[in-house]
Amino acid sequence: MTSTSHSIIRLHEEHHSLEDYQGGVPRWCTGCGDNAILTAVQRLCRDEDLRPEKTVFVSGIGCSSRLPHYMKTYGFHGIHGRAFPVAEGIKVSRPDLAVFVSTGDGDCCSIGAAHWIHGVRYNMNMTVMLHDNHVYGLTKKQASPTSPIGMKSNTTPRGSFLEALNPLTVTLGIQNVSFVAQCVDWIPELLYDVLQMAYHHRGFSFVRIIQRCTEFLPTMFDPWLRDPQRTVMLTHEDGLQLSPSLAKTYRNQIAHDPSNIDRAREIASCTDPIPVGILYRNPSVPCYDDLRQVGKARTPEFIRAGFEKELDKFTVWPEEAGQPRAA
Ligand SMILES: Cc1ncc(C[n+]2csc(CCOP(=O)(O)OP(=O)(O)O)c2C)c(N)n1
Ligand code: SF4
Repeated sequence: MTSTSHSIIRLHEEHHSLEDYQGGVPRWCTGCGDNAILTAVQRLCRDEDLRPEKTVFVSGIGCSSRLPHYMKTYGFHGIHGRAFPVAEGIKVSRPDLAVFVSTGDGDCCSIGAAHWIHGVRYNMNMTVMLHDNHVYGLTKKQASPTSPIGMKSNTTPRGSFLEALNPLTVTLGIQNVSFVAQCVDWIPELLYDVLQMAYHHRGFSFVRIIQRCTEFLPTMFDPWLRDPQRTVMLTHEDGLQLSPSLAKTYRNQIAHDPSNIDRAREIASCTDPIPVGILYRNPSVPCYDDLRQVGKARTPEFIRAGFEKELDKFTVWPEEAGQPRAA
């Protein structure tokens, strides 16, 4: 085979189209923000030419956690609140895989909160999408930790009593935080750009995506959809850079250096206008997967030898009575 024909075949093999990442037909409600998140990650996989067999989507339980079913990659629809330990297990044993996590505000910030804290601290190389719709969607409108005060739900019929937990300020307060960003499902270009920057960060990239639940909170984000001034774009040469059309529509912009954690915490505390873009990025925080390098020792030969050893335990050797076992 000539080198030219070889490279033509490689080019053909390595280019992927959108269809290569499209799994089952999404069963989310019409207008659900999860559809926009799915489209953005499928585009990202295509543009980054991620090999489907080298890519894993991991989730917990919830409407948002159905996302791995709709990707034609490897996937693990885990148990409620446990997306992070599953993803960490995958990453530590297979560092060669691209790992994405989809988790809801109930899944991550309620039952999974302990795993969230340690996920940030371990800083393993993965892209985390927190689909934050402020409600438990799958279990039909129960209040979540991010539900705003006063929000009526099936568990808070007179309105929720507590101030909402802020996933950005919490994440920014955890040891070893290395990447925090925020975006909204209804600005697809921004969603894509932020996810792309998160993917390129080496470490635990935490992206909170404010996501519409059209079934149970159909009007909650209407004020922000109607008025672009209520979204503030965080721009910087090391962060988000707006296209001319986005800059024309979203004129409320501030320059924010993502290396400044104190300023990131101040900005993260603001809920109206909604700040979007890269709040914090620190590429020098060590990743647990690099420190341990466990997966690197697990060569195919090592894994095969382990299997053989296990299977040998159950082998019935065709040996004669009293004869020593053949080597
Ligand atoms: C251990 C356990 N407790 C409770 C449940 C019930 N449950 C399933 S999904 C869910 C909440 C999902 O809310 P969220 O994470 O916000 O996702 P959404 O459906 O809104 O995308 C709950 C409480 C469960 N499946 N497992
Ligand atoms: S219930 Fe809400 S979160 Fe769940 S699929 Fe429907 S719109 Fe989406």
